[in-house]
Amino acid sequence: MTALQVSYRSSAASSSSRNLSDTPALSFSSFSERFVLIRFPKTHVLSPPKLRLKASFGRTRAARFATMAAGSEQEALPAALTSTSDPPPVFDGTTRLYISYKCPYAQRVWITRNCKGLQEKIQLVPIDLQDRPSWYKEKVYPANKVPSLEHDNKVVGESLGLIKYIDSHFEGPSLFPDDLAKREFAEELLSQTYSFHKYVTSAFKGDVEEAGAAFDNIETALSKFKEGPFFLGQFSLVDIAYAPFLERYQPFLLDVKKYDITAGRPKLEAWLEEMNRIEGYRQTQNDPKELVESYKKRFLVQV
Ligand SMILES: N[C@@H](CCC(=O)N[C@@H](CS)C(=O)NCC(=O)O)C(=O)O
Repeated sequence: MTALQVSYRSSAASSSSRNLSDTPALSFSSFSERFVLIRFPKTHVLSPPKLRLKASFGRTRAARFATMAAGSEQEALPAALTSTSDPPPVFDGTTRLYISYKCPYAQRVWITRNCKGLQEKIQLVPIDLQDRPSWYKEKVYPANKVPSLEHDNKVVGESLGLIKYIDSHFEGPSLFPDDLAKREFAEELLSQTYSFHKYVTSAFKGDVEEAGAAFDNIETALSKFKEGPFFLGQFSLVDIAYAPFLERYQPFLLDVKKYDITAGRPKLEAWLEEMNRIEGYRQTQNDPKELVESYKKRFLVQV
């Protein structure tokens, strides 16, 4: 699941893809069975000002940098390329990040790029996945998915590998800790993102209370390191990997199931608050109403 997929440039037709690693994801049950389900009624999404103030004291250097690095101005975002758009001059030495504005996997990599202050170094190339240009598969990324990164005469894919790749190959604040215990915990949490997503979305059509166990696990994970509101204490790739998904679950479950994921989960509430202050993330956020509509179409189509 966390494999880093790389396509090396050769001729467009013979471009090859290979997996550098093939780490199986942990099953969600191994993640959930260690924790107990607790819930309290509460209805608001946004935290009260008192909590917001408290959370801001815990801001780490990386989080502050992430805010500064992104600047406070919204980056002018290019229009998504469609089947009628010409390809960019691929492999001309420019580093390009191919994304879809709506894709949570691509959003992870986009946030990483912003939080490291790489807006000038990594050019965004948005693709319209509903009207995808054929050259994307032929010339850029044979897997034909987003995200992918064109860098150093090769194309790298897979969001979890890519966020690490950007963190280690480019300048900017390190978003992965040196501390061994934190690194191990980070790897565990990263490997669980796919099963977390599968588990939560499988509860969308049925009993939402079942998804509660997954959010309880998040609450427990956020309690492990005391020095900050983030998963590892300080802001890291783990926060970036989870944010696009929680950004979608929160408004969807509130709208459709009247279920507040932050109710009885103060750490999760503080985390969402603090994440929403990070400019590099804010710039990638979608309109919650659009997210809800798109999730309704995707997950509730037969209801
Ligand atoms: N495992 C991939 C998933 C990427 C993915 O599924 N991207 C979707 C958009 S959100 C995509 O490109 N879908 C196009 C397709 O499957 O044809 C990652 O983590 O990067």
